[in-house]
Amino acid sequence: MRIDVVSIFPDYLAPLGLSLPGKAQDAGLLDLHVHDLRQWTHDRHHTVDDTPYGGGAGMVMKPEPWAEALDAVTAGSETAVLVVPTPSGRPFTQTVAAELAAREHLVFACGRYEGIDQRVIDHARTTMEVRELSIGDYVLNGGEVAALVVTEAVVRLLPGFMGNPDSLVEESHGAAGLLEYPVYTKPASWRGLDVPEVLLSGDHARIAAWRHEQAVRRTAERRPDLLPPSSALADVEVRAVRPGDAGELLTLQRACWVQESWTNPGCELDALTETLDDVRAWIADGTTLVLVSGGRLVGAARGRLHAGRWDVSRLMVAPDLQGRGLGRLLLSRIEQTAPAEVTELELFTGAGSVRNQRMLRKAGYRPRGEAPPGVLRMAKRRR
Ligand code: JD8
Repeated sequence: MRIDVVSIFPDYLAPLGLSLPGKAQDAGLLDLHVHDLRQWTHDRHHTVDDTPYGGGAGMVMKPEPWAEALDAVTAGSETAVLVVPTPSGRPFTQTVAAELAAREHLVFACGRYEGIDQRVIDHARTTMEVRELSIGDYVLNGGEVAALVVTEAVVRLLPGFMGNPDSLVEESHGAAGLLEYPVYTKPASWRGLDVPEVLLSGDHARIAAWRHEQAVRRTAERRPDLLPPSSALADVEVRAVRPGDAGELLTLQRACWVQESWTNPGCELDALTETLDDVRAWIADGTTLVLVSGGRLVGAARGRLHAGRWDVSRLMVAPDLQGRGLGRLLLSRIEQTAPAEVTELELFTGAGSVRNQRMLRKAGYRPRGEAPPGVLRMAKRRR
C-alpha cells in the first residue's frame, strides 16, 4: 500500500516512521511519503491560508496549494483514495479501516485553521474516491492526529502484517462486535488482587465462556450502542428463578419453541403445550437461572441432577436477543451451579438445531450417547 500525507506540519507525522507503520515499511508492505504543503506555494511567505468568505473567526486554507499538491501526489495513480480528516466527517470505524486497508493508495489531506476551502474536496470528488472522516466527537486543531490514527488502524490490517491474523477476530469492534474481555498476566496475585480463578483452571471451554460473558457484560454496560438497536440491553443480570417468573417463562418458552419448530421441523414440541402450572412444576425441581435485562425476563437455563450427571435443559434466549452470546452466558452460569461431585454435564438439543449445536461445541460439548429420534445428546467432562 502507498500512503501520501500532505500537511503544513510534516514533522507531526514522524511517528509513522516508528512502531507499526515503521515495521510495515521495513517489511515492504507500506510505501509512506510525507509532504509539506508549502512546497506547492509560490509567494515569498509560502501563504496557505486566507480570510473566510462570509466573515467569521479564523482563516481558511487556500485551494490553489492544495490542488497542486493533490495533483502531484496522485499523478499516475488511478487508485488513489483521498482521506480528509474533518470534525464534520463520517465516523471512522473498524469497518472503514477494513475498507481502506483493501485500497492500494491513500492520500491524507491534513487541514489546519478553520479547514480547507470546500472546493478542493468537491473538485477531487470529480476524479477520485474521497472520504471525509472524523475520528471522534471532539475538536482537534488539525488533521494530522487523525491521519496518524487512521494510518495505524489501517496498516495493522494489511495482509501479512499481523503475526497472527486470528488475533484480529477477537478484538473490540471485531467480527463479534463486542468489547474485549479483561486480560491478566503474571503475577497471579498482585497488591492483594488475584487473577480470576477460571483463567488459571486450564479449562479452555470455561475460560472461553467466562471471557465471552465478560465481553457481553462490558458491551452492555459501556457501549450498549454496539448492540443491535432492537434489543439494546440496559443491564444484564443472571439470577435465581422466582415463582413470580412463571408467566414470563411460559411466554419465553412458547416464543423459543415456535422459533425452534421453524428452524428444526420435526423437533418435539411438548413444551409448546405446557401450561403455567407445568412451568411452575419444573422451576420448582432443580436449579433454574433467569437472565433479566431492563426488567424483562429474556433468558433462562435449568440444571438438574440426573444419574450423577448435571442435566442442563430449558436453555432459552428471547428470539430478538439471540446471536449475542447470551446463551453462552447462561450456559456457563448454570454449569457453575452443578454440585461438586458432578463430573459430566449433558444437554439434549434438536438434531436439526445447527445454531444451538455450534454454540454448544464452542462451549466444549460433543455429541455423545443415545437420544430419542430427532434429538441429539451432547455432553462434556467437567474438570
Ligand atoms: C481536521 C482543521 C481544526 C476544526 C475549527 C478547530 C478529525 N475528530 C476530529 N476533531 N477535529 C478534527 C479536525 C480538526 C481540524 C481539521 C480535523 C482541520 N481543524 C478546526 C473546525 C473548528 N478548528 C477531527 N478527524
